[in-house]
Amino acid sequence: MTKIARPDFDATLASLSQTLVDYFLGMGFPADAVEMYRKCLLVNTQGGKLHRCWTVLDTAQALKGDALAAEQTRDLMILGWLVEIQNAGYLIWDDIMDGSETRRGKPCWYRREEIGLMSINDGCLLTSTVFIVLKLCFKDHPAYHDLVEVFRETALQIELGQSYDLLTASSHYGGLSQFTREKYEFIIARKTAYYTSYTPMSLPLVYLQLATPMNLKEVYKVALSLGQYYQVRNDYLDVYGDPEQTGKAGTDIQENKLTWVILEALDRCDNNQRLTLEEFYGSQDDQEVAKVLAIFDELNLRDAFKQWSDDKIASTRDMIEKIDESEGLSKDIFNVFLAKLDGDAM
Ligand code: DMA
Ligand code: MG
Ligand code: MG
Ligand code: MG
Repeated sequence: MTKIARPDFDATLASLSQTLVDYFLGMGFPADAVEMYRKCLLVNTQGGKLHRCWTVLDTAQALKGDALAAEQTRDLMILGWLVEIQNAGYLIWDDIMDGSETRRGKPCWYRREEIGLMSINDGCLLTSTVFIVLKLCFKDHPAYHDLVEVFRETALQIELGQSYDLLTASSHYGGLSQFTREKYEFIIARKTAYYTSYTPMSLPLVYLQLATPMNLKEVYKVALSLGQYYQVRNDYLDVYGDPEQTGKAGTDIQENKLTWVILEALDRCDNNQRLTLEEFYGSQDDQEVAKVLAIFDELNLRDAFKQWSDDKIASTRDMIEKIDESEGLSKDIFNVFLAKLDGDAM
C-alpha cells in the first residue's frame, strides 16, 4: 500500500490547481482573472485538517489494503480534494449567511476588502470546479456518471440543510417555541452529516465499484450518526470553543440558530430562565448575549455535552459492530473516521 502523508495531498492540490489554471486559460479566461481564481481556490482550501480528504483515502485503504494501486491512490486523493473544494464553496456562502468574521484563523473570504460580494461568485466557481475536474480526470472511468451523481446529490443535501437552518433562524419564523429536535435532526443530517461523512465514505465505494445498495445503506446509517456527532460538537464549540483553536468566533446565539445548545437549554430551563432566553436569544447586543450565556452556564451545558458525546460515541460503536460486511464493506472504515474526530471543528 502506498504510504501517503500530508505533503502528498499538498502536491496533489498544486498539480490540480495548475491543471485548472491551464483549463481556464485554454478557454480564453483572462490571465488576471485566472490568477484570482487560483488564489481563491488555494486560500479557501487551506488551513483545515483535510478531514474529508483523508477520509476518502483512508476508507479506500481500509477496503482494499495492499491491492490499492498507485494510480488509484492518486485518483482518490483528487476525489478527496473535490470534497474539500465543494466544501470550500459552501463555507464561503455559509460565512456570508451566518455573518461570521473569521474562518480557520483568518478573516472570512467575503470579509476581505478586495473580495466582498465577489465571494458569492467565487463560491459558484469552486462548486463548478468539482465537475470540471471530474470531467478532466474521470470521464473514462466506468463509474464516471455515479461519481458526478455523488457530488450533485451532496450539493442538494447541503442546500436543503442550509435552507432549513436559515428559515428556522429567521425572525419571522416564530421564535424558540418553534425549535424542535425533529427539525434539528433534519438540518444536521443534510447540512453536515451528508458531506462530512457519507460523501467521503461513499465516494471510494463508488470509485472502487463496491457501491452495492446494501453497502451504501450500511455506510449511510453510521455516517449519519458520525455526522450528527460532528455537528453537535460544532454547535457546542460555537459557544464554548476557544477561538484560538477553532479558528472562528461563534455567531449562533446572535444569529438565532436552531442548535443542540439551545435545544438542550430549553429542555433544562425553568420558566424564568426561559423568559430570558426568549427575550435575548438572537440579540446582536453583547450584554444581552452575555445573559443568554449566563443561563447556559446555570444549566451546566458543558457537562450535558460531555455526557451526550460519550453516549453518542458509545451508540455509534454499537452500530459499527452490527455492520454487515458480506458485500465487501469493512468496519475499519468507520473506526478510522472515529479516531480522526478529535479536535477538528469543521
Ligand atoms: C455549516 O454549519 C454547514 C455547512 C454546510 C457549511 P455551521 O454554520 O454551523 O458551520 P460553521 O460553524 O463552521 O460556520
Ligand atoms: Mg457558519
Ligand atoms: Mg451555517
Ligand atoms: Mg457552527
